[in-house]
Amino acid sequence: MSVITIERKVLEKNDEVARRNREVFDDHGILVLNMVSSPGAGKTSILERTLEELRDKLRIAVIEGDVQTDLDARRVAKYNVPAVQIVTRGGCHLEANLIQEAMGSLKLDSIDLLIIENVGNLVCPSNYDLGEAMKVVVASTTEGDDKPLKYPAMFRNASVLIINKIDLLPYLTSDLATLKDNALKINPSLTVFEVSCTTKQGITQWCEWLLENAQRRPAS
Ligand SMILES: Nc1nc2c(ncn2[C@@H]2O[C@H](COP(=O)(O)OP(=O)(O)OP(=O)(O)O)[C@@H](O)[C@H]2O)c(=O)[nH]1
Ligand SMILES: [Mg+2]
Repeated sequence: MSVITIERKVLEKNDEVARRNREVFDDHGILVLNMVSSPGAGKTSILERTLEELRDKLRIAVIEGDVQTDLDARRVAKYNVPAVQIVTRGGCHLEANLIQEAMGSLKLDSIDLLIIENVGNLVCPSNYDLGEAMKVVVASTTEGDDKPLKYPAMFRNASVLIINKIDLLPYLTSDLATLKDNALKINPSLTVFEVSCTTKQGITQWCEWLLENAQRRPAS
């Protein structure tokens, strides 16, 4: 029982910090995405393709969360955008106070879109609000088409689903329509994009949607 109580207190504290983060983001008119997936689904690759298409149209910043190393922040920094790496040293998700700290390293007046790449994990990050406008869940075709049913919270709490690695479908037994159906069974309101970071198929549609949503957010 005491464990449950402690966990609830931790989450309540996190939600309070997330609420304050969201107020700051809204004051600055920044669209904030919390990108979540299992390890290796292609979050950083999607970021790279997104930066290629949108860095001249939007002022984009990135916060990277990883258990160890600054490899992902280095990949993103090559596109000349502000990138902050949070190393959780074993922690399996980002928390709102870590984002609050990282915000201190960013010029919030000069950002239209902030993308937070969460730690690769399909379970823990779903419980922790960071102050984002929406969660974007990435599911890659190589993980199999049953993952939305097995890890429902991540899909239930997301607004957008990006199905990545569609170039590999000819070599896999997982079925794209089944993957999409399973995700929509869990959350019928998901906006779905099908992409390949290798061939760039579908990347333009995702970027057009992102551009439209980021431009719709004047500072409050
Ligand atoms: N064939 C194929 N490979 C891809 C695609 N997207 C990413 N990959 C590869 O998948 C591997 C993992 O990609 P990342 O972008 O590092 O994945 P991630 O989700 O950021 O990984 P973590 O941050 O470690 O959780 C890399 O070797 C990519 O080159 C894709 O669309 N098609
Ligand atoms: Mg990554």
